[in-house]
Amino acid sequence: ESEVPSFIASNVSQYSCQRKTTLNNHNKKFTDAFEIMAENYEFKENEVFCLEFLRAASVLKFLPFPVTRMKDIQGLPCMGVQVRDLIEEIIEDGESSRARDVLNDERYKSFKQFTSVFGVGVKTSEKWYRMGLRTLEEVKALKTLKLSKMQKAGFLYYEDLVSCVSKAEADAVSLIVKKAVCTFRPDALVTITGGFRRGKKIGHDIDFLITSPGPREDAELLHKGLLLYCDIIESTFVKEQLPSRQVDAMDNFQKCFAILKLYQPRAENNSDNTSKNFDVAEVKDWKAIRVDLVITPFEQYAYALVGWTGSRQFGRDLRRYATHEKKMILDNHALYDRRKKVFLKAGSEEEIFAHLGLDYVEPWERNA
Ligand code: TTP
Ligand code: MN
Ligand code: MN
Ligand code: MN
Repeated sequence: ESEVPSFIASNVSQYSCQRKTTLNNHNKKFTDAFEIMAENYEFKENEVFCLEFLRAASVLKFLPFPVTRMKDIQGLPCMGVQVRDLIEEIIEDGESSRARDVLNDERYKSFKQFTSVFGVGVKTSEKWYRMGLRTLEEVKALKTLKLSKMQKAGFLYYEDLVSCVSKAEADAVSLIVKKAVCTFRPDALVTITGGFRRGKKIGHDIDFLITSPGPREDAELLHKGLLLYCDIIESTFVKEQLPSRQVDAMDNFQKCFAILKLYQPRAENNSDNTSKNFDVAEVKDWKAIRVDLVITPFEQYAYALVGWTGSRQFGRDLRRYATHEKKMILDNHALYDRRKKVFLKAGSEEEIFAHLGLDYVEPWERNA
């Protein structure tokens, strides 16, 4: 007599790589609260509690129905005590007092502001908070504060960067990047990854994976003229190195966390000809956009694609699944079978899932 007869809670895997999670979230009320709690724990560098809430959010994003009673979550994985308490609160009161307390918390509010600046992470936020700084205005006013090149760019283009990137902007940037890359390497393959590949309509940046067949690795791929800011990190990948076992896969690809200048003619303001001869020259006809460019050797392309498509939680669970269920080690470069002591080659994402004994999950079903 359950609402969704085909749904059996105890069959739900604890790993999001064994679930199909689209953007159609029936439990946003709950998952938003979980993500606030997780972020607060991230700011406190409490990884265990942070992951507990992120895993729970990911399970509820997958549920094909909205949770309305505690009975609805019976038998589901990743529903710890903290999580259940929050769900109970939201069912009873429509919102969580705990999540509300976090939103009103001084430390959380400061960290939220600080980390909204490109180049500012938890470590820098901690430092600023300990110095007694609470708002971005206070940070900007403190002229003696040493900022990195990245953080300076973050403040300079702040307004543009906090406003989200649309799908249309992503498509426009994609054309520009493809054109620029192909002047250097006509045979290059340029793929949008990240949230846009998962079907999201907005994002905080645009992620690109760039590869080309053949042996050369090319530093000149990243065309200067179009970038407002570019922090190029040289490849540090060592051949034969075992995949990393960290929870969050960082990788050793050559990459560039960039800010791109996207020219966009102002929407027809010109019809109002009173402004025509005045500050036309002052009108900003471009938008700063965060772009991640990742260059990968051709034979690692499939692994890089899985890693950079995300979601972050999906990637974490893939690696956790590989480690705990398959005695394999997965990262953005490779998959290593510890029993057979071999690296498993893959030319496509499908092959990687097959190596892991997993059913293939499409990019738009990886919104865990
Ligand atoms: P993000 O761009 O941070 O996230 P997103 O595209 O899913 O969402 P948003 O709209 O906020 O941009 O990261 C994309 C994926 O790239 C994510 O799954 C994690 C992965 N990634 C790495 O594998 N290595 C890295 O060094 C970084 C920065 C990200
Ligand atoms: Mn649905
Ligand atoms: Mn992204
Ligand atoms: Mn990114």
